[in-house]
Amino acid sequence: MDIAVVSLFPEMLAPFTELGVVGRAVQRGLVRVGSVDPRGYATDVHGTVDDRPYGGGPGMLLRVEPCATAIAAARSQVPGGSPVIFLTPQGRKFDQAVARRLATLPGMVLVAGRYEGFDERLIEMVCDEELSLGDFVLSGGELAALAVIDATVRLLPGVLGDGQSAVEDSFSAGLLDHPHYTRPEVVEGRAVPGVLLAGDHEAIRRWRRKQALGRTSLRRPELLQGRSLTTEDRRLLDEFLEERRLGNEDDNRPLH
Ligand code: 9D3
Repeated sequence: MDIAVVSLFPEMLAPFTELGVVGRAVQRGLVRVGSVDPRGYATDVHGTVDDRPYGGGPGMLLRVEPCATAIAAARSQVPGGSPVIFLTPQGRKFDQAVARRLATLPGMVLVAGRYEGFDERLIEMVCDEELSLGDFVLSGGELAALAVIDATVRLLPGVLGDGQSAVEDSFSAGLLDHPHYTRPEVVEGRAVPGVLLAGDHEAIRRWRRKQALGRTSLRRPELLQGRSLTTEDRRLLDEFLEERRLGNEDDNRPLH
């Protein structure tokens, strides 16, 4: 996959695209991440990319011309048909389903804004899709572009070494994760749930599924709305809620 990011702060991208899962994918040639700085396409001697909003008000906007030229340059770095995606607070909320769709594309241009945002005509002229990370205020679109890159690149074939994590992620897709524990067995009197130590793998699978369903029901009930549970899932969730109602904390009592 070829990704080109349009940004006034291209230095923000490098550390990220050089490290971790994405860094390894770049090194292995599974993805290429380039950048284009609109400042390089400003037509005046000062490299001006911003201007004041018509109608007044605080802050500055990104001018159409340098952005449009930068986006054209970015398009030349990716395959034909790759969408131009703007990261803006007004965009549709990015989620795993969007990441899965983007991961099927040969490439994309991600456009990160700064200041108060873009001249609306630029969006009308060149934007295929607008994405937001959610309802909080960032200082620009770069972190959002990086989140989109990270979530998408992880899904590309061959990126996750053992494949195991990607399979598990898709298996439990749409549910919160169950709790995890590693050594030692007791920390400040808090024991690892006994079922995880006993070696009954079917019991462990059921316990994890029950925790995932229970936590999702308590913390993100909207994720379960409009989703039909299997008979087993329904029973596990009912058990979870009933045990919680009874204040059953047996699972977390130290064994020794
Ligand atoms: C505080 C300024 N806002 C009130 C008028 C408007 C505003 C403009 C530009 C708010 C944030 C930004 C910069 N944010 C992004 O470019 C952005 C973003 C975000 O802030 N939150 C979640 N997702 C995204 S994607 C791009």
